[in-house]
Amino acid sequence: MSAIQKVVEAVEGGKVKLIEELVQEALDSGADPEEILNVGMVGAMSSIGAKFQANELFVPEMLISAKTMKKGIEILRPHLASDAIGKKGKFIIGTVQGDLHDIGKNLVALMVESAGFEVIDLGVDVLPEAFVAALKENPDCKLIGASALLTTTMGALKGTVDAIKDAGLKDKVKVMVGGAPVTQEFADEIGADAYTPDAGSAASKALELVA
Ligand code: B1M
Repeated sequence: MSAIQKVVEAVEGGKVKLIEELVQEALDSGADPEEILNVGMVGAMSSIGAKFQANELFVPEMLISAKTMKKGIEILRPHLASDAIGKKGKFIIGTVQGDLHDIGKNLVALMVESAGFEVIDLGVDVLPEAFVAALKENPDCKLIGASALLTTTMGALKGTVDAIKDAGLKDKVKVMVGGAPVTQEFADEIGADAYTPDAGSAASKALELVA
C-alpha cells in the first residue's frame, strides 16, 4: 500500500493517534505535500461525506475523521506555506454564523497563507458584526473570505455581505465566498466579489484581486 493510501485509510478510519506518523512517512517517502493534502486528506473526507449521505456512517465518525485530518494538516503545514507570509497583505477569513464546519475554511486559509497573505482567522460561527469589527480593527485589509457548508447558513453569507455594506466598508474590501453549497450564481445574487470552488482557486483569486 502506498504511503498516501495509508493516509487515506487513516483519515477515513479516524486514526487520530497514527495520522502524524503516517503523514511524516509519506513526506519522507518523497510524496508531494499537495498530493498528500488533496488525495490523502480532501479525497478521504469526500468519501466520508458520501458515506454519511448514504447513512453508512454517522456524525461521531465524521467528527473523528475531521479531527484526524486537522492533525495531519499540522504536519503538512510547514511544507505547504511559503516563506513570504504577509507580503501580499491581510486576509480575514471565517465560517459564517450558525456553521461549525472549518476544514474547508482552514484549507483556504492555508493556501491563501501559502500565496503570501497574512491570514486573520476568526474561526467558526462568526457573526456578520464580527467580520465588520475585524475589518475596522484592520483598516489596511483588502480581502475577506466567508465560508458556508450548510444550505441553511448560506443566508448568513448574504448577512455578512450586507453588514459590510451597511458599515460603509464595501468599497474598501473585496468579499470572497465559498463552500460546498455555494455557487457563482448565488455569489452574484448576494453581491459578493468572487466565488471560488476550492482552496487552490481561492488563493489564485485572492492574488488576482490585489494585483
Ligand atoms: Co456536516 N454536513 N454537519 N459535519 N459535514 C455536510 C456539509 C453535509 C453535506 C453532509 C451530508 O449530508 N452529506 C451536510 C449539509 C447538508 C446541506 O446543508 N446541504 C452536513 C450536515 C447536515 C451537518 C449537521 C447538520 C449534521 C447534524 O448535526 N445532523 C451538522 C451541522 C453543524 C453546524 O455546522 N451547525 C454537521 C456537523 C458536522 C461535523 C461537526 C460532524 C463535521 C465538521 C467538523 C469540522 O469541520 N471541524 C462535519 C463534516 C466533516 C461534514 C462533511 C462530511 C465534510 C465537510 C468537509 O470538511 N469536507 C460534509 C459532507 C461533504 O462535504 N461531502 C458535511 C472537506 C473539505 C475540504 O471540503 O468544506 O467543502 P469543503 O471545502 C472545500 C470547498 O467547499 C471550498 O474549498 C475547500 C477545499 O478545497 N471552500 C471554499 C470552502 N470554504 C471556502 C471559502 C472560499 C472558497 C472556497 O472563499 C472564502
